[in-house]
Amino acid sequence: MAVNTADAGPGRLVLFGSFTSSSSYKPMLYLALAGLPFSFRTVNLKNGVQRTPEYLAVNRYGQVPALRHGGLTLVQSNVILDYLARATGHFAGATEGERWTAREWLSWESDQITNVAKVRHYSRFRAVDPAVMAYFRPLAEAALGFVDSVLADGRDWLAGGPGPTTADIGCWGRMVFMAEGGIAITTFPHLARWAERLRALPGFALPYDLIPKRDTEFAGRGVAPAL
Ligand SMILES: N[C@@H](CCC(=O)N[C@@H](CS)C(=O)NCC(=O)O)C(=O)O
Repeated sequence: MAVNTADAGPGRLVLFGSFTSSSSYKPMLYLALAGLPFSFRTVNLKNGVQRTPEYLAVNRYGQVPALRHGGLTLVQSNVILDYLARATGHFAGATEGERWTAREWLSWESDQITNVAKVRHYSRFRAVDPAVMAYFRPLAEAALGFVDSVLADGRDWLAGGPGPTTADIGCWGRMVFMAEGGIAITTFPHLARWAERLRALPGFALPYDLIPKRDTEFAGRGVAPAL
């Protein structure tokens, strides 16, 4: 099954992703929370579509997600989140300080919360030597513990402002599959309450409810993008 790389029309946001992918969930969740219209193009990772010449022309790294918009192609989920925040005006942060703090969290996320994704991957998709798990699991738990400790100061959102930012979407989007790695969210009570705040936002959905297995046009909620 090939990937559809056809142009979706001027100004249309086109997201390439896969339903099992936390990296794909991050921009999907952003678009769902922002209520924006977009075209979803599925990339079947199981069939190796990410390594076909057609898709490598979209994402040279052979990974999902990728975003096409206005003649640009963006890859790397956190870069896509930052682009969407700038291009559409949602979840960017209310102040210059908050905007930089959100980017700082996204950078840290790709350093540390990525360990949660590794533990989930080795639990669900690829069996590894127990020594590999014994290395990554404490790193994953430490990353989640760090987020929990930051939220313990009473802030509602990671960047410290009055509303959620790309920091919350990016960090949650990567850690969402922690249960598939055998890590219980209840171990981290402040983080669990923050996740409840995210779940209460209009448009929120969990990955398997949000990311389709086939190409889909999302109508959005009639929110005009500030493009
Ligand atoms: N740092 C990248 C990671 C992307 C990534 O690892 N994507 C995985 C799915 S979650 C993928 O496409 N894997 C396909 C493969 O490695 O063959 C990002 O945040 O976008």
